[in-house]
Amino acid sequence: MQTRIVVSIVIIGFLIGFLSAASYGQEAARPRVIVSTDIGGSDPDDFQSMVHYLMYADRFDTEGLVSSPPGKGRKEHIFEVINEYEKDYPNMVSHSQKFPLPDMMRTLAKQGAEEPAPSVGYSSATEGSDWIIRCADSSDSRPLWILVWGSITDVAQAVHDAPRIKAKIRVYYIGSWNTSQDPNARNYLYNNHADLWLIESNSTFRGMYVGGAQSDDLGNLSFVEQHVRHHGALGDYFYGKKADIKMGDTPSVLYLLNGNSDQPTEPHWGGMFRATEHGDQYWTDRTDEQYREEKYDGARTVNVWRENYLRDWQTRMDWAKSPADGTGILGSVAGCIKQISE
Ligand SMILES: [Ca+2]
Repeated sequence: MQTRIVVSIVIIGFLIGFLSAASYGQEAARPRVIVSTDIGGSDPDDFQSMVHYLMYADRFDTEGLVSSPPGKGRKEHIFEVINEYEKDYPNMVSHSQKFPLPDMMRTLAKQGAEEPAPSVGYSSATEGSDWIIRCADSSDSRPLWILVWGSITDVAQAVHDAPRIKAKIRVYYIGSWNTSQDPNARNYLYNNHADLWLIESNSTFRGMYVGGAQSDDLGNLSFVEQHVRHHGALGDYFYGKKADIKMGDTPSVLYLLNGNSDQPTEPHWGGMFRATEHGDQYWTDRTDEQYREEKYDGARTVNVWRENYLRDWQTRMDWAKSPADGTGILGSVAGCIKQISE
């Protein structure tokens, strides 16, 4: 009997130690993130992706929200979404204390370039490109993820001005139309900085809204109608911008939410990519038939997870709608922000 009790204590002790280590690991794994977005430009889906991102803001150490080309989007459009986030913040933070304060998020909005790069691929430093360098130069040892939802103009400028930051940054770039709006910045990076850690998604991201489980409430229209609209200020704001799921930039966020972000060739909610002869720091869409959806290479490596990432987001939409029993008051403080304010 005594032996059984001792064994039980040892097992319980082991489990407590394991769970503590697991939660520590989760904490240590919070990615540092800068989003570079053309929000407010010609396409409403960046507004959708920003709503989704803010609803997961407790999972990241956000260090910057940069307004980038193409189009007429400016950082005021980032503020617009943060204003909606502020309305839902009391509910959201009651579910997770790690949601950052709205005012903190406002300080992270930076204006990047307003025009695509000239033929050389870069021009002058901007508030956004300087901010990328400043955050990359922080003493925080974690890599700095830059999720590029518009043209890659500000990343190219930052890498040109301070090539040393390549050792610290990891770029997930939604290419395609964004590339066609500023091919010079993209080609400058591709041709002159082959050692840049870069995922270039030219078609994989289409899996966000093409194919996958779309029956019943999982459809692009039905999901928004049932699980997004009338779910907090952010839900109504999302619906007002566009009544169905496009969110073509969101796979960059999903990539960090589920899967081993160190290994682009492994499965993630945000896609699975292939290495190429361009170098060992560059990955792009898989071209295998089995991962193609319609004409989009690699799109199935995203849409295969559709039910998982939509159900997960659904839970968060419910958070926006109503508070948890307890309430939290603390926002998170990101690495370079903490360093700057000290
Ligand atoms: Ca975009």
